[in-house]
Amino acid sequence: DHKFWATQPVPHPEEGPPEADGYIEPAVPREQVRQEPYPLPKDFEWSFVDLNKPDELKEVYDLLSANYVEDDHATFRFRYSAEFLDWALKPPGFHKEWHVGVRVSSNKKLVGFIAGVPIALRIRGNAVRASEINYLCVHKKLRSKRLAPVLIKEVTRQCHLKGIFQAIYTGGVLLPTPVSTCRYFHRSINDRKLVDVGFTHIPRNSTMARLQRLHKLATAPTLVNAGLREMHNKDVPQVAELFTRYMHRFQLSPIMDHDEIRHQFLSGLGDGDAPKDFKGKRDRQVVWAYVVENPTTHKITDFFTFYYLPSTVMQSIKHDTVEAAYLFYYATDVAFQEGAEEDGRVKKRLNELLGDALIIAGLAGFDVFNALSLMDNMKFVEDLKFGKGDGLLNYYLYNWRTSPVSGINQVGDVP
Ligand code: YNC
Ligand code: MG
Repeated sequence: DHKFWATQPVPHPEEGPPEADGYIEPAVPREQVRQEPYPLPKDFEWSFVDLNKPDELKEVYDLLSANYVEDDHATFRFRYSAEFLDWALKPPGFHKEWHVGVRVSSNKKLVGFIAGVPIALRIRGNAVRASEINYLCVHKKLRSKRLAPVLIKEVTRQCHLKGIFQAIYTGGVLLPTPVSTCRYFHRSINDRKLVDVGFTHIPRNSTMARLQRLHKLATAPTLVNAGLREMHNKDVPQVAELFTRYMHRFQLSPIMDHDEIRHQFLSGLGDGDAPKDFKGKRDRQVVWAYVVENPTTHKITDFFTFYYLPSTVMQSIKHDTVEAAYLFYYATDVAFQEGAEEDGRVKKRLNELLGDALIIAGLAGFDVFNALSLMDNMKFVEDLKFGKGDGLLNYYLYNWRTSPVSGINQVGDVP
């Protein structure tokens, strides 16, 4: 039983699919929202973290790099970089009141955190203004003291104060009640290292040399003559249009305007300068975005993006990080061609497109490329030699009822 979650406006497993989509609790005017912060245990105090201050950004980075999500075997821990957090937590229209910290009163040490950012969602036929909640973290020494529910209630109150009453969040833990569940897939690039750190194993009847041959990537992307290049600022309007159209394939997706597309796909770089070759990882680059521009019509026909999120290797002596790329958003206009789904053209194009994402990740020195079983990913993971992982990711909606978004091709929101 869930003492905390039972009190929250989330669907309960036994209630079954709703008759109609909609909120569970109605919105209330600002003055009816609780005005005082929720009480914390003595010795702790609330603190909005100001991520525009490098010192405070560093405090969040330090808390998460020592205490955030680990795999089931405590072998790896996500290590979101300060640049990543700066990008993820400051999209257009962000509120610093949604970057909620808990400090020890005596020495002001940051020991708890939760963050929300504004997001517009399309959930089936409804456009919903919501917050996306992430980076819930309590210091290891303060676990199981019911601090997490207080953090969740306080960020919820801060959302309510801004007129937002719905949220989306994801997690490996099973809570009431997932709207969808996705599986992780992993594409090995550096087999030697992945085996060394225990991320993968050499299957019986195989050898390291055979694995390396299997996963060997081309030395240049295949779509260069078709117009593959890094995305620039001038591409934002066309990419936004392609994104919006493509996302209508799915039941649940974000709605992004030009500023959001620019932020999501082109920042983390600073100045948006693009090198002409595909080699080498730029220092601290977070988001990687490429387009295919038809050389004659100059139309953007496709794009793909991925982000850099390393993991700390907790026990290996040889390596301290796994350099992982995570597939983010992509689209192809082949999907809008008559009959392209049925005769396999969509699948073929996605294989070419995301095959090039792998090649670019390989050239840049990534060790592994990860993707979830969402969007159209199941159309290419097998051909591109991704392996099925054992990790699952549950998707949740707060204060919104809708039938489960399940099956291939349904989720179009990438965490
Ligand atoms: C979790 N991940 O079930 P019950 S994902 C939500 N998401 O409540 P305590 C969680 N709830 O079951 P601890 C949760 N994990 O009794 C636990 N809970 O009803 C629930 N790990 O609290 C749990 N980050 O403080 C239980 O647990 C209650 O000390 C127990 O703290 C938990 O960011 C945690 O995995 C996760 O740092 C902070 O273990 C801690 O263990 C930790 O005794 C490592 O809490 C890092 C980690 C989670 C990553 C994520 C998404 C968070 C979503 C939160 C829900 C948002 C709702 C929407 C709010 C806005 C609404 C509007 C508008
Ligand atoms: Mg606790």
